[in-house]
Parts: sequence; C-alpha cells; structure tokens
Amino acid sequence: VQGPVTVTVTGAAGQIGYALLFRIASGHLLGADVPVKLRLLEITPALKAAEGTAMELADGAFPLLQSVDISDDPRVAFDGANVALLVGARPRTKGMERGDLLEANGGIFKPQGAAINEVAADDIKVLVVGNPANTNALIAQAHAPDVPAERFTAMTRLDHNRAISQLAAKLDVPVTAIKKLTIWGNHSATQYPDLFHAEVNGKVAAEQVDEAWLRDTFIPTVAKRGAAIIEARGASSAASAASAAIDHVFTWVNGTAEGDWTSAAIPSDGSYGVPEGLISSFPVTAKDGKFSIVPGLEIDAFSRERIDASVAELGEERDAVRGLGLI
Ligand code: NAX
Repeated sequence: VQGPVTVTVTGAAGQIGYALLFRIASGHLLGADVPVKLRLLEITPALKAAEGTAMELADGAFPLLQSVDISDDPRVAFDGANVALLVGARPRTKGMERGDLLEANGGIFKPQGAAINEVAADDIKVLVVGNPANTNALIAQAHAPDVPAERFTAMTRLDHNRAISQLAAKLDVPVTAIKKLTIWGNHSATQYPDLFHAEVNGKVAAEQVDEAWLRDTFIPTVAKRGAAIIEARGASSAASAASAAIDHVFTWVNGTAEGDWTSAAIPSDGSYGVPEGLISSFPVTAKDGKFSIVPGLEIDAFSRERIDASVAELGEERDAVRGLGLI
C-alpha cells in the first residue's frame, strides 16, 4: 500500500475549491487506494470559510483522508507537498488593464513559487488553474529555480473536455468514441481546439463535420463556453473546472491510455514552432509521472494560423510579466 500523498490546494474556500476538495478526499485525484493529506491555503479573511469546508470534509468520514490543515502562509501550506493545485487567483475586475491583472497575480504566484521551491517535496507537481493560468504558471516557475521546469503546468483540460462534449453531441456519439483531441495555445478565447488530428471511432473528426460548423460554431463555442456558463448560472464554471483539474492530475500521475492523448499546458521544448519555455497547451501523453508532447503531427495552414495567434498572445503575456519584473 502506498503512503499518503500531500496535496495543497490554494483558494480552498472558493467555489472551485469547494467542488475539488471532496473529489480529492474520495480518491479521484490520485487513485482509489492512495491516502491523502490535504493542505488548504487561503488569504487571512477567508480562513474561517476554509475551516467550514474542513468541517464538512471531516463530516464526509472519507476513508482515504488522513488530515486537513489550513494556513494563510504559503511556506506552511506547501511544506512537503507532492501535488499543488494553484486555484486562488486575482480575477479581472472592471476597469482593470492587463498589466494590472498580471501585476496583481504576480503578487500571488511569485511568493507561492518561492515557497514551493523552498519547502515542497522533491517530486512536487504543480497545476495552475487560477487565471491567467498559463502566465501565472510561468511566474511561479520562475521563482522555483530548484524545481524541474516541467513540473509547472497549467490547465486546459476543461477546454479539452468541453471540446469532446461538443463534438460528441454534434455527431451523436458517446464521449468515449472521441480520441486524440487537442487544445493548442493559451487558456483564453484564442485557444485552438483541433479536430484535424482528433478521431471519432477511429476516423478523422474534421472529415465528419462540415467546415463551416467547425470554423464558425465549434471553435467559438468551445472558446467562449466559460462566458456562456456565467450567462446561464450567474457564476463561473466551478464543478466542471474542478473535475478537469482532477482529470489533469490523475492523467499526469497514472498515464494516458494507449492510442490516445490529452491536452495540457506544459513548458514548450520548441515543438510546433512554440517558443521554448512558453507554457502552452499541446497534445500530450503521460507516462511514469511525466508529460511528453506528441511529436510529428502535420499542421495545415488552417491550424497553423490559429496556433500561431494563440501562441503570440502567450508571448505578449510573457513579455508583459518580464517588463513588470515578475519573471
Ligand atoms: P473564487 O473567487 O470562488 O475563489 C478564489 C479563492 O481564492 C477565494 O477564496 C480567495 O480568497 C482565494 N485566494 C485569493 N488569493 C489567494 C492567495 N494569494 N492565496 C490563497 N488563496 C487565495 O474563484 P473560483 O471560481 O474558485 O476560480 C478560481 C480561479 O480559477 C479563477 O482565477 C478563475 O478564473 C480560474 N478558472 C480557471 C479555469 C481554467 O480552465 N484554467 C476555468 C475555471 C475558472 O474560471
């Protein structure tokens, strides 16, 4: 039997945290036989709410949950962490420019990266959910020089799951019929969900839908799904985001299935014309606790244009945080 895994969740009192913690406690993050120690990081005013969530976790009497600790100090919360889910972030508020947003998030992800560097376990794996996720991951990574760069990842699995679901509904097939879907680029409206390499029951997905639907319905529906959820629910995606975070880490730890891949934002090695070091979404496989970019896919002009646009946005975000001295 495996020893307990320490999982730190930031923004634990938020709405994604509320949906996420109970799935972690019930064994969905790592596996049904892996005991978990939870560490919750919150800002001081939200500690009481986090305590309320911890009370409910206790009331779940989860067999795998060994402990729940709460702190407002990153150096306490990340101590010995094997997995860190960075969910808490500063949202964009009215009148906020991109520079202000990046700066506010730098104030969160810089000290968290430094604390991870100092006190996390040697095998730490980091998933950034809090937006702007790719660039927040870059900031945290820059302040954790002793942690291998590839341990910093950002979440595009929700976009990936949304794309699978939209395509499955369109073709009236179960989601399990769809393989090799890819989200490329930034977790933002410029992201590119790719159907040219995706397969439906073994056949190329793009050939089973008409081009106008792919271009004018599918791509914008996936990219703008977050806004549609806010419009309908009056609140942003929470349970689906938590579920995607669970999927991302479960896949990272337990691997992808033979003949399939998933999407994750990981540091680029220069593949597919994405500048080295940018944390961009790629088609990835996972094995032995490591993500690898799927090599050798042919990229046609339609896809090239869209990947390049999203990657250019990531480059601009990187330049902006560089200019602010955040990386
Ligand atoms: P909430 O506002 O409900 O919760 C955020 C929590 O983070 C709050 O409890 C807040 O006190 C806490 N927090 C703020 N600063 C912190 C810090 N320095 N240390 C620890 N905790 C801190 O937001 P929620 O709906 O849970 O969303 C969280 C983040 O996920 C947002 O940035 C959101 O934009 C992002 N999302 C990312 C998605 C993705 O696919 N990558 C999709 C869903 C979601 O929009």
